[in-house]
Amino acid sequence: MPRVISLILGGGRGTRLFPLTKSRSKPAVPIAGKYRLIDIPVSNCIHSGLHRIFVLTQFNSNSLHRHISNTYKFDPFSGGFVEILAAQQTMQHESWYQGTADAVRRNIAHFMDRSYDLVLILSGDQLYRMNFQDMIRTHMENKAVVTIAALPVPEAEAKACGIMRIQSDGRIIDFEEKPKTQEKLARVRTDPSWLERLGLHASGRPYLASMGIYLFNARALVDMLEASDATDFGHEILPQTIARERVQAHLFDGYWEDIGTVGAFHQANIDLTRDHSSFDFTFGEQPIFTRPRFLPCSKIAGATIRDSLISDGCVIGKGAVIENSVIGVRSIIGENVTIRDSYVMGTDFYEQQSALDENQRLGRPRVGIGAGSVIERAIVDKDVRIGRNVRILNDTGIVDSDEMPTHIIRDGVTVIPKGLTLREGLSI
Ligand code: ADQ
Ligand code: ADP
Repeated sequence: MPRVISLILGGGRGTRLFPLTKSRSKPAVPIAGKYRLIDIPVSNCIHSGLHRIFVLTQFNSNSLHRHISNTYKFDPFSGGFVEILAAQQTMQHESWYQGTADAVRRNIAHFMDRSYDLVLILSGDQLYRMNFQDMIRTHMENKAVVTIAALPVPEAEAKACGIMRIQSDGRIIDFEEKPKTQEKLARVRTDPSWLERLGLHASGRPYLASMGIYLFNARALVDMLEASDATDFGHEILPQTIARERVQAHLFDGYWEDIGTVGAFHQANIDLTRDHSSFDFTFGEQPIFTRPRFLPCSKIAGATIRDSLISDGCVIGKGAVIENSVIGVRSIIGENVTIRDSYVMGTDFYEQQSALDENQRLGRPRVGIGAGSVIERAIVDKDVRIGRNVRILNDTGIVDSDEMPTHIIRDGVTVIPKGLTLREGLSI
Protein backbone atom coordinates (compact mmCIF):
# COMPACT_ATOMS: atom_id res chain seq x y z
CA MET A 1 0.00 0.00 0.00
CA PRO A 2 1.52 3.36 -0.99
CA ARG A 3 1.65 6.04 1.69
CA VAL A 4 -0.51 8.92 0.49
CA ILE A 5 -0.77 12.49 1.74
CA SER A 6 -3.73 14.60 0.56
CA LEU A 7 -3.40 18.33 0.00
CA ILE A 8 -6.60 20.33 -0.43
CA LEU A 9 -6.07 23.63 -2.24
CA GLY A 10 -8.27 25.88 -0.19
CA GLY A 11 -8.34 28.92 -2.39
CA GLY A 12 -6.36 31.84 -3.64
CA ARG A 13 -7.49 35.33 -2.75
CA GLY A 14 -11.06 34.14 -3.06
CA THR A 15 -12.10 36.88 -5.47
CA ARG A 16 -14.48 34.70 -7.46
CA LEU A 17 -16.51 33.87 -4.35
CA PHE A 18 -16.35 37.37 -2.88
CA PRO A 19 -18.10 38.52 -0.67
CA LEU A 20 -18.64 35.03 0.77
CA THR A 21 -14.88 34.98 1.36
CA LYS A 22 -14.74 38.49 2.83
CA SER A 23 -14.41 37.37 6.44
CA ARG A 24 -13.56 33.70 6.09
CA SER A 25 -11.27 31.50 4.06
CA LYS A 26 -12.83 29.68 1.13
CA PRO A 27 -12.91 26.18 2.70
CA ALA A 28 -15.07 27.64 5.49
CA VAL A 29 -17.82 28.90 3.16
CA PRO A 30 -21.10 27.26 4.26
CA ILE A 31 -22.82 25.04 1.68
CA ALA A 32 -26.11 23.13 1.59
CA GLY A 33 -27.46 24.63 4.82
CA LYS A 34 -25.23 22.89 7.34
CA TYR A 35 -21.92 21.94 5.75
CA ARG A 36 -18.81 23.83 4.72
CA LEU A 37 -16.95 23.53 1.41
CA ILE A 38 -14.08 21.70 3.07
CA ASP A 39 -16.40 18.85 4.11
CA ILE A 40 -16.65 17.61 0.51
CA PRO A 41 -12.99 16.83 -0.28
CA VAL A 42 -12.31 15.73 3.31
CA SER A 43 -15.27 13.31 3.26
CA ASN A 44 -14.11 11.93 -0.11
CA CYS A 45 -10.66 11.35 1.40
CA ILE A 46 -12.04 9.62 4.48
CA HIS A 47 -14.25 7.32 2.40
CA SER A 48 -11.19 6.49 0.32
CA GLY A 49 -9.23 5.50 3.42
CA LEU A 50 -6.94 8.57 3.17
CA HIS A 51 -6.75 10.07 6.63
CA ARG A 52 -3.74 12.37 6.40
CA ILE A 53 -4.92 15.67 5.04
CA PHE A 54 -3.52 19.19 4.83
CA VAL A 55 -5.70 22.15 3.83
CA LEU A 56 -3.71 24.92 2.10
CA THR A 57 -5.45 28.24 2.46
CA GLN A 58 -4.65 31.92 2.15
CA PHE A 59 -5.82 32.89 5.54
CA ASN A 60 -7.00 30.93 8.47
CA SER A 61 -10.37 32.14 9.65
CA ASN A 62 -11.73 31.34 13.08
CA SER A 63 -14.66 29.51 11.61
CA LEU A 64 -12.40 27.21 9.55
CA HIS A 65 -10.22 26.38 12.49
CA ARG A 66 -13.18 25.76 14.77
CA HIS A 67 -14.96 23.67 12.17
CA ILE A 68 -11.99 21.43 11.45
CA SER A 69 -10.93 20.95 15.05
CA ASN A 70 -14.50 20.16 16.14
CA THR A 71 -15.31 17.87 13.24
CA TYR A 72 -12.39 15.72 12.19
CA LYS A 73 -11.04 13.64 15.03
CA PHE A 74 -9.22 10.40 14.39
CA ASP A 75 -8.35 7.45 16.52
CA PRO A 76 -4.96 8.43 18.01
CA PHE A 77 -3.44 5.12 16.88
CA SER A 78 -4.41 5.68 13.23
CA GLY A 79 -2.15 8.69 12.69
CA GLY A 80 -4.98 10.51 10.89
CA PHE A 81 -5.29 14.32 10.88
CA VAL A 82 -6.78 17.28 9.05
CA GLU A 83 -4.48 20.25 9.47
CA ILE A 84 -4.66 23.79 8.10
CA LEU A 85 -1.57 25.28 6.47
CA ALA A 86 -2.32 28.97 6.06
CA ALA A 87 -0.09 31.26 3.98
CA GLN A 88 2.17 33.13 6.31
CA GLN A 89 4.88 35.66 5.91
CA THR A 90 8.41 34.25 6.23
CA MET A 91 11.86 35.62 5.53
CA GLN A 92 11.69 34.13 2.02
CA HIS A 93 8.12 34.86 1.01
CA GLU A 94 5.47 37.52 0.78
CA SER A 95 2.33 36.42 2.55
CA TRP A 96 0.17 35.24 -0.37
CA TYR A 97 0.61 31.94 -2.19
CA GLN A 98 1.33 32.97 -5.77
CA GLY A 99 -0.64 30.08 -7.27
CA THR A 100 -1.49 26.42 -6.76
CA ALA A 101 2.04 25.07 -7.36
CA ASP A 102 3.54 27.81 -5.22
CA ALA A 103 1.16 26.89 -2.38
CA VAL A 104 2.36 23.29 -2.53
CA ARG A 105 6.03 24.24 -2.88
CA ARG A 106 5.91 26.46 0.18
CA ASN A 107 4.64 23.56 2.27
CA ILE A 108 6.95 20.80 1.08
CA ALA A 109 8.67 20.75 4.48
CA HIS A 110 5.35 20.04 6.19
CA PHE A 111 4.50 16.96 4.21
CA MET A 112 7.78 15.49 3.04
CA ASP A 113 9.31 14.84 6.44
CA ARG A 114 7.33 11.58 6.57
CA SER A 115 8.42 9.92 3.30
CA TYR A 116 5.10 9.70 1.52
CA ASP A 117 4.97 7.80 -1.77
CA LEU A 118 2.13 9.72 -3.39
CA VAL A 119 0.70 13.23 -3.08
CA LEU A 120 -2.98 13.69 -3.91
CA ILE A 121 -3.81 17.30 -4.76
CA LEU A 122 -7.47 18.32 -4.59
CA SER A 123 -9.46 21.49 -5.22
CA GLY A 124 -11.44 22.92 -2.37
CA ASP A 125 -14.36 24.19 -4.42
CA GLN A 126 -15.90 21.22 -6.18
CA LEU A 127 -18.98 19.13 -5.57
CA TYR A 128 -18.53 15.42 -6.35
CA ARG A 129 -18.06 11.99 -4.86
CA MET A 130 -15.03 9.97 -5.84
CA ASN A 131 -13.19 7.00 -4.46
CA PHE A 132 -9.56 8.04 -4.77
CA GLN A 133 -8.44 4.40 -4.42
CA ASP A 134 -9.64 3.90 -8.02
CA MET A 135 -7.39 6.74 -9.09
CA ILE A 136 -4.45 5.33 -7.11
CA ARG A 137 -5.00 2.00 -8.90
CA THR A 138 -4.94 3.72 -12.32
CA HIS A 139 -1.72 5.48 -11.31
CA MET A 140 0.05 2.33 -10.07
CA GLU A 141 -1.10 0.04 -12.89
CA ASN A 142 0.19 2.45 -15.50
CA LYS A 143 3.40 3.26 -13.63
CA ALA A 144 2.53 6.92 -14.08
CA VAL A 145 4.48 9.80 -12.61
CA VAL A 146 1.37 11.99 -12.56
CA THR A 147 -2.30 11.01 -12.90
CA ILE A 148 -5.02 13.57 -13.60
CA ALA A 149 -8.72 12.87 -13.06
CA ALA A 150 -10.65 13.69 -16.22
CA LEU A 151 -14.20 13.83 -17.50
CA PRO A 152 -15.83 14.88 -20.77
CA VAL A 153 -17.36 18.39 -20.93
CA PRO A 154 -19.21 20.43 -23.58
CA GLU A 155 -17.57 23.37 -25.38
CA ALA A 156 -19.18 25.97 -23.08
CA GLU A 157 -17.32 24.52 -20.09
CA ALA A 158 -14.10 23.65 -21.91
CA LYS A 159 -12.83 27.23 -21.89
CA ALA A 160 -12.72 27.27 -18.09
CA CYS A 161 -10.87 23.95 -17.75
CA GLY A 162 -7.58 22.33 -18.58
CA ILE A 163 -8.29 20.18 -21.66
CA MET A 164 -6.29 17.10 -22.58
CA ARG A 165 -5.97 14.59 -25.38
CA ILE A 166 -5.13 11.00 -24.56
CA GLN A 167 -3.98 7.80 -26.27
CA SER A 168 -6.21 4.74 -26.09
CA ASP A 169 -4.18 3.50 -23.09
CA GLY A 170 -5.05 6.71 -21.22
CA ARG A 171 -1.66 8.36 -21.51
CA ILE A 172 -2.03 12.13 -21.89
CA ILE A 173 -0.33 13.46 -25.02
CA ASP A 174 -1.52 17.07 -25.05
CA PHE A 175 -2.75 19.52 -22.41
CA GLU A 176 -4.01 23.08 -22.88
CA GLU A 177 -5.04 25.13 -19.84
CA LYS A 178 -8.29 27.03 -20.47
CA PRO A 179 -8.21 27.08 -24.30
CA LYS A 180 -9.96 30.30 -25.29
CA THR A 181 -9.53 30.51 -29.07
CA GLN A 182 -11.29 28.32 -31.63
CA GLU A 183 -7.90 27.26 -32.91
CA LYS A 184 -6.78 26.00 -29.50
CA LEU A 185 -10.14 24.33 -28.88
CA ALA A 186 -9.95 22.51 -32.21
CA ARG A 187 -6.52 21.18 -31.31
CA VAL A 188 -7.65 19.54 -28.07
CA ARG A 189 -11.07 18.31 -29.22
CA THR A 190 -11.70 14.54 -28.97
CA ASP A 191 -14.27 12.62 -30.99
CA PRO A 192 -17.05 11.75 -28.46
CA SER A 193 -17.64 8.35 -30.08
CA TRP A 194 -14.00 7.49 -29.36
CA LEU A 195 -14.49 8.53 -25.71
CA GLU A 196 -17.67 6.42 -25.62
CA ARG A 197 -15.59 3.41 -26.59
CA LEU A 198 -13.50 4.04 -23.46
CA GLY A 199 -16.70 3.72 -21.41
CA LEU A 200 -17.60 7.41 -20.95
CA HIS A 201 -20.96 9.08 -21.63
CA ALA A 202 -19.52 11.66 -23.96
CA SER A 203 -22.29 12.54 -26.40
CA GLY A 204 -22.24 16.35 -26.90
CA ARG A 205 -19.14 16.55 -24.69
CA PRO A 206 -16.15 16.49 -27.03
CA TYR A 207 -13.52 17.79 -24.59
CA LEU A 208 -11.73 15.77 -21.95
CA ALA A 209 -11.31 18.13 -19.00
CA SER A 210 -8.99 18.02 -16.03
CA MET A 211 -10.99 17.96 -12.80
CA GLY A 212 -8.15 19.69 -10.98
CA ILE A 213 -7.47 16.43 -9.07
CA TYR A 214 -3.86 15.30 -9.38
CA LEU A 215 -1.90 12.35 -8.06
CA PHE A 216 1.89 12.78 -8.11
CA ASN A 217 4.75 10.49 -7.24
CA ALA A 218 5.95 12.40 -4.20
CA ARG A 219 9.64 12.47 -5.09
CA ALA A 220 8.95 13.59 -8.66
CA LEU A 221 6.66 16.37 -7.42
CA VAL A 222 9.25 17.74 -5.03
CA ASP A 223 11.94 17.58 -7.74
CA MET A 224 9.69 19.43 -10.20
CA LEU A 225 8.82 22.15 -7.72
CA GLU A 226 12.38 22.62 -6.56
CA ALA A 227 13.78 22.70 -10.09
CA SER A 228 11.54 25.51 -11.34
CA ASP A 229 9.79 28.60 -10.13
CA ALA A 230 6.48 27.71 -11.80
CA THR A 231 3.56 28.95 -9.72
CA ASP A 232 0.63 27.10 -11.31
CA PHE A 233 -0.13 23.45 -12.05
CA GLY A 234 -2.55 23.98 -14.94
CA HIS A 235 -0.56 26.60 -16.83
CA GLU A 236 2.97 25.41 -16.16
CA ILE A 237 3.74 22.18 -14.29
CA LEU A 238 1.33 19.86 -16.14
CA PRO A 239 1.98 20.96 -19.76
CA GLN A 240 5.73 20.82 -19.07
CA THR A 241 5.59 17.36 -17.51
CA ILE A 242 3.55 15.72 -20.27
CA ALA A 243 6.43 15.92 -22.75
CA ARG A 244 8.88 14.29 -20.35
CA GLU A 245 7.04 11.81 -18.15
CA ARG A 246 4.18 9.37 -18.19
CA VAL A 247 1.13 11.45 -17.29
CA GLN A 248 -2.02 9.35 -17.14
CA ALA A 249 -5.73 10.25 -17.27
CA HIS A 250 -8.06 8.68 -14.71
CA LEU A 251 -11.44 8.71 -16.45
CA PHE A 252 -14.45 9.68 -14.34
CA ASP A 253 -18.08 9.66 -15.40
CA GLY A 254 -20.10 10.76 -12.35
CA TYR A 255 -21.50 14.08 -11.13
CA TRP A 256 -18.86 16.79 -10.73
CA GLU A 257 -19.35 20.55 -10.48
CA ASP A 258 -16.82 23.34 -10.06
CA ILE A 259 -18.48 25.75 -7.60
CA GLY A 260 -15.76 28.38 -7.47
CA THR A 261 -17.89 31.33 -8.66
CA VAL A 262 -20.89 32.98 -7.01
CA GLY A 263 -23.16 31.90 -9.90
CA ALA A 264 -22.03 28.27 -9.86
CA PHE A 265 -22.12 28.14 -6.06
CA HIS A 266 -25.68 29.51 -6.00
CA GLN A 267 -26.82 27.12 -8.73
CA ALA A 268 -25.24 24.09 -7.04
CA ASN A 269 -27.10 24.88 -3.82
CA ILE A 270 -30.43 25.44 -5.58
CA ASP A 271 -29.95 22.22 -7.60
CA LEU A 272 -29.86 20.28 -4.32
CA THR A 273 -33.53 21.16 -3.78
CA ARG A 274 -34.72 19.40 -6.96
CA ASP A 275 -36.68 16.19 -6.72
CA HIS A 276 -33.98 14.13 -8.40
CA SER A 277 -30.95 16.25 -7.64
CA SER A 278 -27.68 15.11 -9.21
CA PHE A 279 -25.85 15.36 -5.92
CA ASP A 280 -27.38 14.22 -2.66
CA PHE A 281 -26.15 15.07 0.81
CA THR A 282 -28.83 12.98 2.47
CA PHE A 283 -28.44 9.47 1.17
CA GLY A 284 -25.78 7.45 -0.52
CA GLU A 285 -23.21 5.07 0.79
CA GLN A 286 -20.67 7.82 1.28
CA PRO A 287 -22.25 10.57 3.37
CA ILE A 288 -20.65 14.00 3.50
CA PHE A 289 -19.49 14.54 7.07
CA THR A 290 -19.78 17.76 8.98
CA ARG A 291 -19.61 19.11 12.47
CA PRO A 292 -22.19 17.58 14.83
CA ARG A 293 -24.37 20.24 16.43
CA PHE A 294 -26.88 20.03 19.22
CA LEU A 295 -29.69 21.93 17.59
CA PRO A 296 -33.42 21.52 18.10
CA CYS A 297 -35.83 20.53 15.33
CA SER A 298 -37.01 23.26 13.03
CA LYS A 299 -40.31 24.81 14.09
CA ILE A 300 -42.64 25.72 11.25
CA ALA A 301 -45.94 27.55 11.75
CA GLY A 302 -48.20 27.07 8.72
CA ALA A 303 -45.74 27.87 5.95
CA THR A 304 -45.83 26.72 2.32
CA ILE A 305 -42.56 25.00 1.51
CA ARG A 306 -41.77 23.46 -1.87
CA ASP A 307 -38.59 21.90 -3.20
CA SER A 308 -36.44 23.24 -0.39
CA LEU A 309 -33.96 22.14 2.25
CA ILE A 310 -34.64 23.31 5.81
CA SER A 311 -31.71 22.85 8.20
CA ASP A 312 -31.78 22.22 11.94
CA GLY A 313 -32.82 24.79 14.48
CA CYS A 314 -34.90 27.11 12.25
CA VAL A 315 -38.05 29.00 13.24
CA ILE A 316 -40.33 29.76 10.29
CA GLY A 317 -43.32 32.05 10.78
CA LYS A 318 -46.96 31.76 9.65
CA GLY A 319 -47.72 32.41 6.02
CA ALA A 320 -44.10 32.11 4.86
CA VAL A 321 -43.59 30.81 1.32
CA ILE A 322 -40.28 29.06 0.59
CA GLU A 323 -39.59 27.64 -2.86
CA ASN A 324 -36.46 26.16 -4.46
CA SER A 325 -34.37 27.40 -1.59
CA VAL A 326 -31.87 26.21 0.97
CA ILE A 327 -32.43 27.49 4.51
CA GLY A 328 -29.38 27.18 6.76
CA VAL A 329 -29.02 26.37 10.46
CA ARG A 330 -30.78 28.55 13.05
CA SER A 331 -32.58 30.68 10.43
CA ILE A 332 -35.28 32.87 11.94
CA ILE A 333 -37.83 33.65 9.24
CA GLY A 334 -40.71 36.02 10.03
CA GLU A 335 -44.40 35.80 9.11
CA ASN A 336 -45.41 36.15 5.46
CA VAL A 337 -41.84 36.12 4.20
CA THR A 338 -41.37 34.88 0.63
CA ILE A 339 -38.07 33.24 -0.36
CA ARG A 340 -37.48 31.85 -3.86
CA ASP A 341 -34.38 30.46 -5.59
CA SER A 342 -32.23 31.57 -2.68
CA TYR A 343 -29.70 30.27 -0.22
CA VAL A 344 -30.18 31.70 3.28
CA MET A 345 -27.13 30.55 5.25
CA GLY A 346 -28.66 31.02 8.69
CA THR A 347 -27.00 32.23 11.86
CA ASP A 348 -24.21 31.23 14.22
CA PHE A 349 -26.22 31.93 17.36
CA TYR A 350 -29.67 32.54 18.81
CA GLU A 351 -30.28 36.01 20.23
CA GLN A 352 -31.17 35.85 23.90
CA GLN A 353 -33.72 38.14 25.53
CA SER A 354 -31.07 40.71 26.49
CA ALA A 355 -29.95 40.91 22.85
CA LEU A 356 -33.54 41.31 21.67
CA ASP A 357 -34.04 44.14 24.19
CA GLU A 358 -30.84 45.75 22.92
CA ASN A 359 -32.12 45.48 19.34
CA GLN A 360 -35.29 47.34 20.38
CA ARG A 361 -33.33 50.02 22.15
CA LEU A 362 -31.12 50.52 19.07
CA GLY A 363 -34.07 50.28 16.68
CA ARG A 364 -32.38 47.55 14.67
CA PRO A 365 -33.95 44.35 13.37
CA ARG A 366 -33.22 41.04 15.04
CA VAL A 367 -30.97 38.52 13.31
CA GLY A 368 -33.04 36.76 10.66
CA ILE A 369 -35.56 37.82 8.04
CA GLY A 370 -38.25 40.31 9.03
CA ALA A 371 -41.97 39.77 8.42
CA GLY A 372 -43.28 40.47 4.93
CA SER A 373 -39.88 40.50 3.22
CA VAL A 374 -39.45 39.05 -0.27
CA ILE A 375 -36.15 37.49 -1.38
CA GLU A 376 -35.48 36.07 -4.83
CA ARG A 377 -32.34 34.70 -6.47
CA ALA A 378 -30.11 35.69 -3.58
CA ILE A 379 -27.51 34.40 -1.16
CA VAL A 380 -28.02 35.76 2.35
CA ASP A 381 -24.82 35.13 4.30
CA LYS A 382 -24.83 34.30 8.01
CA ASP A 383 -25.96 36.57 10.86
CA VAL A 384 -27.71 39.11 8.61
CA ARG A 385 -30.45 41.32 10.09
CA ILE A 386 -33.18 41.93 7.55
CA GLY A 387 -35.95 44.32 8.66
CA ARG A 388 -39.65 44.01 7.87
CA ASN A 389 -40.87 44.31 4.28
CA VAL A 390 -37.42 44.34 2.68
CA ARG A 391 -37.45 43.45 -1.03
CA ILE A 392 -34.42 41.74 -2.58
CA LEU A 393 -35.52 41.24 -6.17
CA ASN A 394 -32.94 42.77 -8.53
CA ASP A 395 -35.91 43.93 -10.68
CA THR A 396 -33.69 45.55 -13.28
CA GLY A 397 -31.75 42.33 -13.89
CA ILE A 398 -28.26 43.59 -13.01
CA VAL A 399 -25.69 40.86 -13.63
CA ASP A 400 -22.65 42.28 -11.82
CA SER A 401 -22.66 45.34 -9.56
CA ASP A 402 -20.08 47.27 -7.59
CA GLU A 403 -19.79 46.50 -3.91
CA MET A 404 -22.69 48.44 -2.33
CA PRO A 405 -23.11 49.11 1.41
CA THR A 406 -25.94 46.55 1.59
CA HIS A 407 -25.17 44.00 -1.13
CA ILE A 408 -23.25 43.00 -4.19
CA ILE A 409 -24.62 41.33 -7.33
CA ARG A 410 -22.55 38.63 -9.01
CA ASP A 411 -23.69 36.51 -11.95
CA GLY A 412 -27.22 37.91 -11.43
CA VAL A 413 -27.30 36.68 -7.82
CA THR A 414 -27.75 39.27 -5.07
CA VAL A 415 -25.41 38.53 -2.16
CA ILE A 416 -25.98 40.05 1.27
CA PRO A 417 -22.63 39.85 3.08
CA LYS A 418 -22.26 38.34 6.53
CA GLY A 419 -23.53 40.32 9.50
CA LEU A 420 -25.10 43.25 7.58
CA THR A 421 -28.28 45.05 8.61
CA LEU A 422 -30.92 45.87 5.99
CA ARG A 423 -33.36 48.45 7.34
CA GLU A 424 -37.13 48.03 7.20
CA GLY A 425 -38.64 48.63 3.78
CA LEU A 426 -35.34 48.61 1.85
CA SER A 427 -35.61 47.61 -1.79
CA ILE A 428 -32.72 46.12 -3.78
P1 ADQ B 1 -9.19 26.57 -11.73
O1 ADQ B 1 -10.15 26.05 -10.74
O2 ADQ B 1 -9.58 27.78 -12.51
O3 ADQ B 1 -8.72 25.42 -12.74
P2 ADQ B 1 -7.25 27.55 -9.89
O4 ADQ B 1 -7.84 28.90 -9.79
O5 ADQ B 1 -5.79 27.40 -9.98
O6 ADQ B 1 -7.77 26.80 -11.12
O7 ADQ B 1 -7.80 26.71 -8.65
C1 ADQ B 1 -7.57 25.37 -8.35
C2 ADQ B 1 -7.84 25.17 -6.87
O8 ADQ B 1 -6.77 25.73 -6.15
C3 ADQ B 1 -9.09 25.85 -6.33
O9 ADQ B 1 -9.62 25.07 -5.28
C4 ADQ B 1 -8.57 27.15 -5.81
O10 ADQ B 1 -9.39 27.66 -4.81
C5 ADQ B 1 -7.24 26.74 -5.28
N1 ADQ B 1 -6.24 27.80 -5.33
C6 ADQ B 1 -6.02 28.69 -6.33
N2 ADQ B 1 -5.01 29.50 -6.03
C7 ADQ B 1 -4.56 29.13 -4.82
C8 ADQ B 1 -3.53 29.61 -3.95
N3 ADQ B 1 -2.79 30.63 -4.32
N4 ADQ B 1 -3.37 28.99 -2.76
C9 ADQ B 1 -4.15 27.95 -2.39
N5 ADQ B 1 -5.13 27.46 -3.15
C10 ADQ B 1 -5.34 28.04 -4.36
C11 ADQ B 1 -8.20 24.19 -12.23
C12 ADQ B 1 -7.21 23.58 -13.22
C13 ADQ B 1 -7.92 23.23 -14.52
C14 ADQ B 1 -9.09 22.31 -14.21
C15 ADQ B 1 -10.01 23.00 -13.21
C16 ADQ B 1 -11.15 22.12 -12.81
O11 ADQ B 1 -6.15 24.49 -13.44
O12 ADQ B 1 -7.02 22.59 -15.40
O13 ADQ B 1 -9.80 22.00 -15.39
O14 ADQ B 1 -9.28 23.32 -12.02
O15 ADQ B 1 -11.99 22.83 -11.93
P1 ADP C 1 -21.69 26.65 12.80
O1 ADP C 1 -22.40 26.46 14.09
O2 ADP C 1 -22.61 27.05 11.70
O3 ADP C 1 -20.79 25.54 12.43
P2 ADP C 1 -19.73 28.46 13.83
O4 ADP C 1 -19.01 27.44 14.58
O5 ADP C 1 -18.91 29.43 13.04
O6 ADP C 1 -20.79 27.92 12.83
O7 ADP C 1 -20.72 29.30 14.70
C1 ADP C 1 -21.09 29.06 15.96
C2 ADP C 1 -20.26 30.01 16.74
O8 ADP C 1 -20.79 31.32 16.75
C3 ADP C 1 -20.16 29.63 18.18
O9 ADP C 1 -19.25 28.60 18.38
C4 ADP C 1 -19.69 30.92 18.78
O10 ADP C 1 -18.30 31.07 18.78
C5 ADP C 1 -20.28 31.98 17.85
N1 ADP C 1 -21.34 32.67 18.59
C6 ADP C 1 -22.18 32.12 19.46
N2 ADP C 1 -22.98 33.02 20.01
C7 ADP C 1 -22.64 34.20 19.49
C8 ADP C 1 -23.10 35.55 19.67
N3 ADP C 1 -24.08 35.85 20.52
N4 ADP C 1 -22.53 36.50 18.91
C9 ADP C 1 -21.53 36.20 18.04
N5 ADP C 1 -21.06 34.95 17.86
C10 ADP C 1 -21.59 33.97 18.58
